[in-house]
Amino acid sequence: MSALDSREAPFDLVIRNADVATASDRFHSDIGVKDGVIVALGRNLPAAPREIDATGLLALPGGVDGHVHLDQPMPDGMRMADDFYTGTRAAVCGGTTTVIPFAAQVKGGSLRDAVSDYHRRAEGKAVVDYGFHLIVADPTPKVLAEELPQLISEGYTSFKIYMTYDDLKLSDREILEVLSVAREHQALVMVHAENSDCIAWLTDKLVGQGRIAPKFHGLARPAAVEREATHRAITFSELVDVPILIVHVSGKEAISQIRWAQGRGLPILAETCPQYLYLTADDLGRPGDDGYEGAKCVCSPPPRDADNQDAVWRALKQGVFSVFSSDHAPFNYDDPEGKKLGGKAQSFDHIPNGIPGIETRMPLLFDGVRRGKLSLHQFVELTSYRPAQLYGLYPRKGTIAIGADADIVLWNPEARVKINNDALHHAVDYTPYEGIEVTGWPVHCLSRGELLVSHGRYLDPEPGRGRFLPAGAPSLV
Ligand code: DUC
Ligand code: ZN
Ligand code: ZN
Repeated sequence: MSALDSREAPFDLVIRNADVATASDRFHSDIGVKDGVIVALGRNLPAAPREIDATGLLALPGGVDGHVHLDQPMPDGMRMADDFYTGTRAAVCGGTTTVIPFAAQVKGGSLRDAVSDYHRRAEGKAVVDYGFHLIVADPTPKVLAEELPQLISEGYTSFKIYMTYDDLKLSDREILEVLSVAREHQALVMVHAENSDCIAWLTDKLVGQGRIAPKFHGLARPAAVEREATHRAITFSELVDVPILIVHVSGKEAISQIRWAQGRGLPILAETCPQYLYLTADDLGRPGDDGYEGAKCVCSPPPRDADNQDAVWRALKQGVFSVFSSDHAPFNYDDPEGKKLGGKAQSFDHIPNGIPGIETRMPLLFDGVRRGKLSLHQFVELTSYRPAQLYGLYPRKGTIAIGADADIVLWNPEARVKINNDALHHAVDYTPYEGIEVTGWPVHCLSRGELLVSHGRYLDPEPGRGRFLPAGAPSLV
């Protein structure tokens, strides 16, 4: 801290000696911050009232996690463990300074009401900035003609649709209608691609045979059902002539369809997640003390096998994927509102789907940089720059540049960390990544110039300091 007072200093904060890495550039620089915005990059910047020495650390744009579920309303009896406070606390401790969860329409309900309700859930709680995607579960004529276009114009420019889950799935015809609105109003549709009828048929057969343990979740949702739905979604995108983003791609079957589409010049974007790099179907069979621990890894699409993990790493390196998100969907394990719904082990088809991962997303991918699986620039592109672009937040988020928000992570590329749930900051009673060792972890994290994590310690900022970010049009270039 210098004796300068902030009224006379050109900066409120200077980060010294940073090794800055963006999606495209790498340079040594000081970073000058004023009123929460980066205002100068250069050597030997003048002194500021607050200074941080970044010697030996990478300075990265704060992560943008474009696929998280926080305090999302659930069917009766189920509850997400993280709300906007605990979820964003965990996010920033893992280097993520912007999150985009989902305002979910219920069938028979209004999309506008879902958005208003979701703002109430976020209010006074978020500690980092956030946008909203929409989930369109009931595309009535009113939703298509009025609500969606209005909401897009107000800054909700991306929405997710489902090809499975009874309470969320759309028919093929409905998907075409939603895509047409996206085309007309320049929004981006995110698609959960799994074939619902195939899953229902396989599930009924397995349950009928008494095969109900968590490991059968994987057999009920094989790669072929994801491949088929991915191909169908690509076909719809082609028919309507609109880009789509296939979310949580789990392995080589779906990747083959995406490569095929991209090779034909179709605007097919894709996302993958840490669970497809670090978990396999074997994890669904983990017995644990109670024979049910595999439930901790139940998510959809399910994790596959080592060969598929390799295929996902390869596709990341080759640019098949645009974004790397957590799909953080936090349910406690030992909880009657979580994985042990109603207080007991459940048949696989009744286990709440989803796993936590908002804090571990960036470290798990960064470990791949160290192992030569992708470059540092690709890491920034996948975790920050591209999600900011696609979800209409760039250049305010997603880069270190003059005029961008001072959302900066100072990252120790050498820190060796064994992942341990006790050290994480979500409100979930487990992590599926327990015991995995990674190299690279955030040391200091700033959101709009405010230090929220210092020397790895969460500084307990004011809940509600995080701001809602209305999104601009998706930038697909
Ligand atoms: N699958 C989803 O589609 N959403 C949340 C979690 C999951 O496993
Ligand atoms: Zn999904
Ligand atoms: Zn999800």
